[in-house]
Amino acid sequence: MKTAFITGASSGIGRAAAVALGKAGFKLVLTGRRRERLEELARELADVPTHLLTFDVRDRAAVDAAVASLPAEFADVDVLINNAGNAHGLGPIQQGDPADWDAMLDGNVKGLLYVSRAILPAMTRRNSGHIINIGSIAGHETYANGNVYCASKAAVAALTKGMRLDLLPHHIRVAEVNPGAVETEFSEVRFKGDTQRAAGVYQGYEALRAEDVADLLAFMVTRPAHVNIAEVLILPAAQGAATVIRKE
Ligand code: NDP
Ligand code: 8X3
Repeated sequence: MKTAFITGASSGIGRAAAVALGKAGFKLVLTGRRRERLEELARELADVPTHLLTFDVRDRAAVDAAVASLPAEFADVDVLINNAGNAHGLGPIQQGDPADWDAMLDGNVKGLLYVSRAILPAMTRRNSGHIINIGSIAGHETYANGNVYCASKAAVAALTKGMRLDLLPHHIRVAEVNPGAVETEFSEVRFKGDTQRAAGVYQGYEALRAEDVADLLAFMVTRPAHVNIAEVLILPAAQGAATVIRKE
């Protein structure tokens, strides 16, 4: 049974990915800060072997300690899904809150690096592995007021390409999935708990569900070893570009 390590499994895309990969026959390491959410998910996945790790991806020492604590049966990670991340705020750069910038750059970029660096020895030693970084349409298309979030996801795009090159000799596949609008807790976090404003982001059209992205992830990680689906843009049918959405 292969092992998948999913960051940000307490909500949204990461949670749905856990369900999909569990169905696809993986045992799962599920991570996030909200322990009770992870426990609830593990109960739901009753037939799937799971191991829970609670840490903040921005805390390098906590990341290293959590990965080092993995029991032997979960330590040889075959698939890493670097999903944890969020947007914090949406506004012009001149009014930006540096605390929001730190949260996005430290979480979306450095957190992905810390987790990858901690997991990679188990992959390079075995010359085997598959890493999928969750980027965004925002990493490929900068929109007004998106500034630092877009920059953080542009960094994910650059890092994915760099990781793919550096890990090539080790037979490690590296890929990037770039969703458009997915209805999750993403906008609630971006708008700091303003649920009405968050709901407005998904009104008037059918946004992607987290399960749509999870289906794609399950497909990608079940391809034969010689296939790397390296980069995918997945959009709601009603979305033409980052801020162009056909609303009824
Ligand atoms: P959610 O807010 O629903 O989920 C975010 C997940 O990331 C949660 O499980 C959260 O767990 C975890 N997370 C966030 N910050 C940290 C941190 N500092 N340390 C540890 N875990 C953290 O949003 P989504 O599911 O939508 O987001 C998942 C990924 O998809 C993100 O990288 C996001 O940027 C990306 N994305 C989302 C899109 C969308 O429209 N929804 C579109 C394109 C990309 P916890 O709070 O428990 O720590
Ligand atoms: C999330 C999608 O368009 O809000 O990455 O940036 S968007």
